[in-house]
Amino acid sequence: MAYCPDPGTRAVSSAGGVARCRTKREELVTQAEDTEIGAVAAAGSEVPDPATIMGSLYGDGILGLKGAFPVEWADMLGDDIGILFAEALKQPGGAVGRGPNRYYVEIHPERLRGFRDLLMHPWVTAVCESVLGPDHQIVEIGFDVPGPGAMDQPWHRDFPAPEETLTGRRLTSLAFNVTTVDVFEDMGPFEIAPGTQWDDPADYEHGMFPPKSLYGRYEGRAQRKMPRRGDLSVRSALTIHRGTANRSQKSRPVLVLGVDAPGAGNAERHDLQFTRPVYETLPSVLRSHLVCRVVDRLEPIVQAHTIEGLVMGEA
Ligand SMILES: O=C(O)CCC(=O)C(=O)O
Repeated sequence: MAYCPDPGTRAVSSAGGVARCRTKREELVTQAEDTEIGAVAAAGSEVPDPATIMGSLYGDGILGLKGAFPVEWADMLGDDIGILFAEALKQPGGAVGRGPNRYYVEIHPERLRGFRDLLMHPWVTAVCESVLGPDHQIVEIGFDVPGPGAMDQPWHRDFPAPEETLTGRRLTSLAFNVTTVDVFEDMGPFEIAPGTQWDDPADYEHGMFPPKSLYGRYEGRAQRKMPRRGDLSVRSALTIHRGTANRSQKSRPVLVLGVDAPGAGNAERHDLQFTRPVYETLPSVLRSHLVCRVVDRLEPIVQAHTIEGLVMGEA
């Protein structure tokens, strides 16, 4: 066994049989790059039964899994998002404003080294199958970046509730979130008002923004979420929520994965793409859930996910 002088590293044999010293993080990164499904085993993969999943999503409208991924995996995700965010800021229309120093960027999944780990995480699959059925569709991957100085957002839904929910009382889409940083109170945590996915939007602006007269209802129920790296959560994008003011000097980037029931129609607002060589290596079970284009070269995404009511950031 080779000797590694740095206590944070250990010897790993490379393809040529030569031992190299790697940190745990470097090992994970290499594994994720080298394997088809992604070698990062889900740290927390206890899968709740459908009744628990349905109870949470139809009840509170949000459910979490602590330690779904190793911290190193979350750091790898944070590194990738950092690169993509810098690229998006340079590209006209690459990052959509969601209020002062708050952005949303839709991305190409394959630019994230850990995308297979997320899309094939057993908890993600179980939640999607329970709530959205066996033919659920992965339609969107992106990230939100509330930076220092981001303000309280207005309470909102990410899109108007569809008829299936309003009168059919059925959820037809889910948003998964993965934080890339440990979140503390001063970092503008995500806030959600449990149970409000069923609220009547008759008085909402654009079907998404409740009037200020209803804010007391949301503030009374509000839960602030302070996930740690590796945690995973899922919510209905219709559960009333907001990002809060970031008073720290740190950004709080968070990954968003959008999944639909068949017919929900959110894919029209997005443009999931894979290059052919990557698509061809994906397991067929994953491919069957992707609503995507297979392209020779990744094309810039024309962001169609602007939420006008959030742009000013005035709560
Ligand atoms: O701050 C967050 O985590 C979410 C922000 C959000 O809901 C949005 O920009 O639509």
